[in-house]
Amino acid sequence: MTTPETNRKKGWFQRLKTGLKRSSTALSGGINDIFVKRKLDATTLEELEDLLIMSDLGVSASHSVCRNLSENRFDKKISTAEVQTALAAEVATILRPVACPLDINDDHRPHIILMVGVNGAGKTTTIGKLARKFLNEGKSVMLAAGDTFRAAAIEQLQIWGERNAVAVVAGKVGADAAGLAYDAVRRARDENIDILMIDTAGRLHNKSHLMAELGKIIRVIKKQDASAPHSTILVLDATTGQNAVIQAGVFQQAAAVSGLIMTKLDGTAKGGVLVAIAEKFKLPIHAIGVGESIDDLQAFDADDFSRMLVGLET
Ligand SMILES: Nc1nc2c(ncn2[C@@H]2O[C@H](COP(=O)(O)OP(=O)(O)OP(=O)(O)O)[C@@H](O)[C@H]2O)c(=O)[nH]1
Ligand SMILES: [Mg+2]
Repeated sequence: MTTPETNRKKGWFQRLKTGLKRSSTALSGGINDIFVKRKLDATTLEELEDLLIMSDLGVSASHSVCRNLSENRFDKKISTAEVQTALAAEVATILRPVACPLDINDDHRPHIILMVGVNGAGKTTTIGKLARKFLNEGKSVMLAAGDTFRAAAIEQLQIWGERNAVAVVAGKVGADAAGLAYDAVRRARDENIDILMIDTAGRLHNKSHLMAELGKIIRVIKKQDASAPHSTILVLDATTGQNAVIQAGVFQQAAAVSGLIMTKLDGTAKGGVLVAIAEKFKLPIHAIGVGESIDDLQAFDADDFSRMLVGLET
């Protein structure tokens, strides 16, 4: 029977599949080239490991995937589809422990979410998408334009606020971001808001003064609620490939990141980087972005993602 729920799921599968097309075509084409009329032996395994590393899965994840594959199937003839299936299963084993929906604690009012990440990663857009999701779940939402560096950044968040019909706390360009965050927390508390999302300026992870400012925002929020921020979400752009791995390391140190959202998995061949990051940092992956529109963000499902990544149908 077709229900709105199955239609919605189908629509999302389609978007995920289309989004991951470049990553999955590179991987499945490469697997086919390696294994056509060949068996799983030392040579083909080495070629497979190289392919996985080139596909941004990271050296360590690529190695463990190949090692596990070889334990079960060594010296046997194996079809491309069998390699894809086994590979998806291995990747899913790495991803399953980190596939973790964003947990909103109703005891915190507001539940404060701080969005961090480098320039252009997709922080502001992701806030807009998350606001829609929370509203659909019946929560009240407020946004804070903590990126006070650029007028365009404040306007961009205000547009997302209008689209979602939620209040945006914003100050003047050049205002102190920590002060703005302080005001936003107070206002959200006064208005009994469920979820406050604070946008921040894109920080280059090697700019120490910007990192120091992030620390100041966090300290100021804590003055009003010692348990806040309740979620510090690092937004990573998949198209940056291995650079996203470096960003995750630096932000984890600077801001006690509690979870990740990876954006722009559409239109990149570097989607495998999500596996490298999962393997290395073990941080929860809350959601993935596969497009610019408000509905292009979904909870992260390890099995669906793994199968799509290696080019299998669902
Ligand atoms: N294709 C695609 N584009 C995305 C996705 N998420 C965000 N974008 C686009 O990426 C660009 C940058 O997004 P922003 O949300 O402005 O990024 P930001 O991290 O807030 O950037 P700064 O404010 O400069 O630090 C915009 O053009 C977005 O539409 C995604 O999942 N897929
Ligand atoms: Mg922004």
